[in-house]
Amino acid sequence: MAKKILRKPAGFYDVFERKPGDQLTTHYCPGCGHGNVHKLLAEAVVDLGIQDRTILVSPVGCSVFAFYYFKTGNIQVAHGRAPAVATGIKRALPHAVVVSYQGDGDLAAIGGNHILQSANRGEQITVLFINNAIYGMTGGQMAPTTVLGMRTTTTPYGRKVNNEGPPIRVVELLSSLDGPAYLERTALWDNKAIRRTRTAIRNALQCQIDGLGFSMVEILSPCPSGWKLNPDEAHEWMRENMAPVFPPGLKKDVRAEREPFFPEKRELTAEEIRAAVDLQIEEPTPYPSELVKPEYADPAIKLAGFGGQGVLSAGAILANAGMEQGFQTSWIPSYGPEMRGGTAHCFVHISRHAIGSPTVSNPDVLVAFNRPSLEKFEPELKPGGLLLYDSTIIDVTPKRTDIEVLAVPATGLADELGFSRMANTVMVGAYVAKTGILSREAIEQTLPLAIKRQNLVETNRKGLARGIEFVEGLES
Ligand SMILES: Cc1ncc(C[n+]2csc(CCOP(=O)(O)OP(=O)(O)O)c2C)c(N)n1
Ligand code: SF4
Repeated sequence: MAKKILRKPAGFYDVFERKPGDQLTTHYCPGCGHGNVHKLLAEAVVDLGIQDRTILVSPVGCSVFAFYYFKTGNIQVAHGRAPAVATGIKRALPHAVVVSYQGDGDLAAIGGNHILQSANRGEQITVLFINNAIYGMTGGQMAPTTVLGMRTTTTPYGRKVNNEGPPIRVVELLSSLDGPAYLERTALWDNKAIRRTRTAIRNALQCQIDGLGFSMVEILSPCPSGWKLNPDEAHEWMRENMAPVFPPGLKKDVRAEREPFFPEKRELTAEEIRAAVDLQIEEPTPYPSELVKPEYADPAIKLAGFGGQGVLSAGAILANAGMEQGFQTSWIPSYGPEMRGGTAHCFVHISRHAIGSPTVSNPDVLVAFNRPSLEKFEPELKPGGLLLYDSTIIDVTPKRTDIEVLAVPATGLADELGFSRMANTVMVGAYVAKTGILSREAIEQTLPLAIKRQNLVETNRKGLARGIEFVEGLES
């Protein structure tokens, strides 16, 4: 008997590297429509022969992790900005097939004007618009597409036309513009509807491949968790409540009337790019001490822990002091997209040279304030990098043997000073004493900028001094 092997489409990675232990499954809730649409898209890019030139743009929403699944080009962007980023990519790389994958909160609320303008300009991009009538990722708030009477966390008595206005029908709205070439609305409530969605996604991609202009499929999609229904009930609910408001069907198709248009790729020379961004190449800022070892120079630092441990302020203290000393510095916080169990971390650069990107994927220095952060980020540290961790509260030791490790009992030392929440400044003191790249004076001077409660500045100065002392004690 012939064997039928069910396997993931080749448009997906074989192994999803998002989380150890979850490497074959996605993070979506059971019955979520994002999974269906991902599969249809992954199959389509392979069948259309465009996998090596497809670039998926995923903004904020439950599909924020799409880049872990699609074996295509990927870029994760700010909330609502996918059409703008997709426009930029397509104009820079006209041969790419650019797909903007957006939820209804993302596309119709915060990104409402972006989609309107890019559709109006007729950008050669394809938009997959997942309409689940709610903000799924943040726990079920009202979206512009929430139907009248629907209870959400922000419309607990149901959406009312006189209060929140009626839902926005996005494909109908866009169909009044000249730019779009292909607009269709489909649904995921049964196999027939899913097959139609499959065709529509392929039509939309083909429209872009043929150079015919803006294409978009709005897909009515279940969010069982946000709607507090089981997957079967969610399908029924969609039919009864979404179909009358958002009738599926082809809303605009002028592909046959369009002349193909393929913009030319324009290569900029290095000089043109420098002139465009006005990049100044400056002399490097000298270090305060000649004893700074080369391995500690120009660090890209990741500081990580739970929210409330002062991780972000520790980063800000370093960045402010670096700036005070004339270095190029950057600091950006990252809160993690998960609703539960997230970490707070921030990225800091302190450099003698211009900083290309403020993010840090493979840090030179990792400062771990709790065990999940140590376990999650230790593998990312560069070989030869420096790891500082709070050995009072982290009850495991680092595993890597190709890095330098400094165990700092930061919480314990802060406790001895009578204020355990000062562990962050103890850590800063330890880092500075270990590497010497920042002067104590610069930190003391800029401390008030990063400490919100000014009555705690003096206390934190003590924490800083204790961290410095601790390392000097080890080295003497
Ligand atoms: C600038 C900004 N504002 C607000 C948020 C919070 N936020 C995260 S996801 C989201 C809504 C997502 O809903 P939707 O686009 O419908 O996608 P879904 O999660 O339902 O797939 C919001 C408001 C954010 N991350 N960034
Ligand atoms: S919250 Fe809703 S949209 Fe988000 S993964 Fe769960 S079912 Fe899907």
